[in-house]
Amino acid sequence: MFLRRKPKNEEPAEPAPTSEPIESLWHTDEPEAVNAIVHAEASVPAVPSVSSQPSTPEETSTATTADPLDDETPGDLSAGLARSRGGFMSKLRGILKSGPSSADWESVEELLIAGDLGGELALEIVEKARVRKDMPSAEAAVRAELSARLIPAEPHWRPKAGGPGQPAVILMVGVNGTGKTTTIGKLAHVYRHEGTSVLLAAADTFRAAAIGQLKIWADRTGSQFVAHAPNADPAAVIYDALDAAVARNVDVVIADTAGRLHTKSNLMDELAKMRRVIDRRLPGASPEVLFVLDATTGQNGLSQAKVFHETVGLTGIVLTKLDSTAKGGIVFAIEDSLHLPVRFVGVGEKLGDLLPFDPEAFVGALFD
Ligand SMILES: Nc1nc2c(ncn2[C@@H]2O[C@H](COP(=O)(O)OP(=O)(O)OP(=O)(O)O)[C@@H](O)[C@H]2O)c(=O)[nH]1
Ligand SMILES: [Mg+2]
Repeated sequence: MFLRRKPKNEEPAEPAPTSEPIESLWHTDEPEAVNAIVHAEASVPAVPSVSSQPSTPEETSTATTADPLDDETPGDLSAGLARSRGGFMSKLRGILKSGPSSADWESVEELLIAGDLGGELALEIVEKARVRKDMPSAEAAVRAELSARLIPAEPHWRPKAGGPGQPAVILMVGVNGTGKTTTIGKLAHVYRHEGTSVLLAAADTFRAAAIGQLKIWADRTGSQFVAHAPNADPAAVIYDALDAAVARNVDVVIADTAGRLHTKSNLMDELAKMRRVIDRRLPGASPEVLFVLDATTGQNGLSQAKVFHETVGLTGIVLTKLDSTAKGGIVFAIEDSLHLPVRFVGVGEKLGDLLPFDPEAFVGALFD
C-alpha cells in the first residue's frame, strides 16, 4: 500500500488544497481511513505492467471484458470521416471538378461554411484558392489552402516532464459529455502499451459515478488510480495524485475533471485552482491542458474553447466524435482561430478509436 508522506521543504504560498480525507490521512495507515482515498492499480493481460503496485481482487473487480470498448482494433480515420466525406466534401469535390465559374466559387464558400469552417475562414480559402496559378486544378488549390491552415504534425508528440523525478501531467478539460473520461481511457491504453506507467487522477469529484467510470478505465488499462470521496476538492485530488506519482516514479499523470459550462465562473475558477496546484506541487512543470471538444457542437465549441483558454491556458485540443458529424471542417476552424494544435481525434467509441492527429492524412481522408 502506498504511504502518503507530507511533502518536505515545500511551503506553498497558498496552502495545499485538501479535502477532509486528506487532512486526516497524513502520516496515517489506518485501514478505515484509507477507504476514503483509493489508490489502486490493476493490470490487464494485453498491457505490460511496469509498476510494483500489486492489485487486489477487490480493486480489479470493476474490470469489464465483454464491453465493446475493450476492442483495441486501431480506429480508421477514413471510416471515421465517412459522414463528412459523403456530406459537404462530396458536394465540394463535385463542384471543384467541373472547373468552377464565379457562381460556383460562391457555392464552394457556402459548402465550406456548411462544413463548419466558419464564414471568415471559408471566404479567405475561396479568395486565395481561386487566384492560385500554381495548382493543376481548382480542387488542388482548395486542398492546398486548407492544408496550409493546419499546424504541422508532431508525429511523436508526448507530454513532457518538467524535470527528473517528475511525472508529465495532462489535465483534461471541457464542457459536459464531450468525451473527456473516455479519451483519458483511450490515451492511458496507448501509453500503457508503450510500457509507460500511468496514474489517473479522479478530479471529477462532482458525481460518484464519474469516479467509478475512471476507476474502470484504470483497471482496464493497468493504470494506477487516485481518488477522494465524492464532492472533495478536485485540486486536492490533483495534489495528492502528483504526490503519489512522484513517490512511485510514475511517468504520466492524467487528471479527469468534471464537465463544466464556460459561462459558470465559479466552476472556471475551480479549474484555474487545479491548474495552479500543478505549478505549485511541480514547479517548472509545463502540464498539457487538453480541451476536449465534441466535433458535433461545431462553431459553438470554438467560443467555449476560447474561454477555457483564457482561464487555464490550453496547450492542445482533442476533437472527439468526428465519426458522428458531417462537419469535419471544424478542425480547420479550431486550428486557425485558436492557434492550438489538435493533438488527437476521436473517431468512435472503441478503445482504439483515438488517433494522433495527422494533418496530411486528415486532408487526404476528406478528399480521396
Ligand atoms: N461516437 C463517438 N462517441 C464518443 C467518442 N468519444 C467519446 N464518445 C462517447 O461520448 C459519451 C460521453 O463520453 P464521456 O467520456 O463520459 O464524456 P465526459 O466529457 O467525460 O462527460 P462528463 O464527465 O459528464 O462531462 C460516451 O458515450 C462516449 O462513449 C468518439 O470519438 N466517438
Ligand atoms: Mg467524464
